[in-house]
Amino acid sequence: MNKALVAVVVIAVGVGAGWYYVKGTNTARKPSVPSAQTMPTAQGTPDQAGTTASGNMVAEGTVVVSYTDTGFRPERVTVKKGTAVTFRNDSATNMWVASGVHPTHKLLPGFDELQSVAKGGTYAYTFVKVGTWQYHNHIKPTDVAYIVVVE
Ligand SMILES: [Cu+2]
Repeated sequence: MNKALVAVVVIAVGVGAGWYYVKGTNTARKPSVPSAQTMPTAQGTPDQAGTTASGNMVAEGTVVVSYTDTGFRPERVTVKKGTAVTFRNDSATNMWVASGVHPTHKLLPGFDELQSVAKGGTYAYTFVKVGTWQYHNHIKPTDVAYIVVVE
């Protein structure tokens, strides 16, 4: 190797390192936005919640989904088979939780409140069938959400 080539290599490495430093700094400055899936999705003690291989929260024990004026929160909850989920109406609209698909509700038979409740009212359903269950507020069918049931 001649000296000129060594110099070129040294400069190239130096420029590369500098660029990497700048890039790294920019990345670090980006605000971190917590994703909905990594946020706690269930009200319960920490020992009641586990984590799947993919890092998603799996809720067990007592799980509460809040129905708000902007829909069900959280919009998607992953629970273990046998978990009872309580849907609570925190909105100004009446709530009638029902399995998809509106208006027949045949996706998960039995998962249907069969009546509507006003603000403060609740509906509980125990999920025993594994799957991704789409549901909605029968009073406002555009408010769709999901309960994911795992083994
Ligand atoms: Cu419906």
